[in-house]
Amino acid sequence: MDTGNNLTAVLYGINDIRLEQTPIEEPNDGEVLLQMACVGICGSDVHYLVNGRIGDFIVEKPMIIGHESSGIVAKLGKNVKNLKVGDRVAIEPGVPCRLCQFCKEGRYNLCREMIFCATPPIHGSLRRFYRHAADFCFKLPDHVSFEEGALMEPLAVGVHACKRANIGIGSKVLITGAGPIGLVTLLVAKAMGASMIVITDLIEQRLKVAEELGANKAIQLQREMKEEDTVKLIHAAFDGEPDKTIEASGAESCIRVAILATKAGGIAVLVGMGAPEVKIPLINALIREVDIRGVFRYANDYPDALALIASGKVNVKPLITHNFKMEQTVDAFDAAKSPTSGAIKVMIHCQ
Ligand code: 572
Ligand code: ZN
Repeated sequence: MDTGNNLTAVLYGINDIRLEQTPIEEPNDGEVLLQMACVGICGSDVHYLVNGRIGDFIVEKPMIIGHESSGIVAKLGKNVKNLKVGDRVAIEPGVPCRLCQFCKEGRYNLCREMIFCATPPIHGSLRRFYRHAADFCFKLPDHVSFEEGALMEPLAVGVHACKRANIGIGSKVLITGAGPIGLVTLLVAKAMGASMIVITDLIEQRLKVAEELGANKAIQLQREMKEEDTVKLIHAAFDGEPDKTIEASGAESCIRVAILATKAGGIAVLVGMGAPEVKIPLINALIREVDIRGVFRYANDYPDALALIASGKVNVKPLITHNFKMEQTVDAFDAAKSPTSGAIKVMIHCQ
């Protein structure tokens, strides 16, 4: 192990990522030092790079990027009981206060004091060595790879979204958006027993991947399509109506369709985030008792995501389209942000 080298990817501002050395941090009580293995690039990382902000979260000073990660335990802080040096782990990137009502009730994703990797001003994990709370590290079985460990993060979002939608045996599920979150949601919905899954997107190549991953039908939407026609196409694909919809695009048109297409009494879960305010057919939802539910990250979903991968019920490996070494971080982000690269998940290998 080269403990003198802590190459780190620092976002200085718009389109300005620099690789530089940073100090290796000492683990505090209850923390571990991790030798990082893999970090996946998330849409939010790309957004901070391209726009310097997401809503009110602004990159005002240099921030280390990355939050989908895995590593090896290199050093234990005091009082760490769940891990030992050499353990391979998936890292859950958000650590809540553990004390507030939300934390105590198990909905720690809603904790106001949450410290979340690579959400300004908190630094992320794209470095050779990174310190993290030991109880937010999940030991990987030998047969689960570091790449799968990093993909546990977006998979946990999919698990949380499917739980929010109450997906179960025989569910008929519409997923709008076949990006990484739409695709992990598809994998989880299938594993949770959905009998029919229809997915929509604008991009043909993404829909092809969705079909390879088990979507029963894929519908390519066109920007100029009329809303009623889109809903009709979706209902024709189901030969009926979906009882659950998971909206994973963030586009206003898709949020509207998600509500309109869902069967009366069903659930529309909104995961995708776009504009802060959107116009939705609210009365249509309320007179048909379509529940609209939000998703904010995940809580207590890593163990389930790990179980899905370890049991083989879910295979996330096909999501990885690009692999880069840490020294190639700028190229990795170029691939992740390029509309023509065909990138779904870009993975950076830290060692
Ligand atoms: O993997 C977690 C994750 N969460 C995202 C986006 C990407 N990856 N969220 C969308 C943006 N929000 S936020 O509240 N924010 C910038 C903190 O608007 C967090 C959840
Ligand atoms: Zn993310």
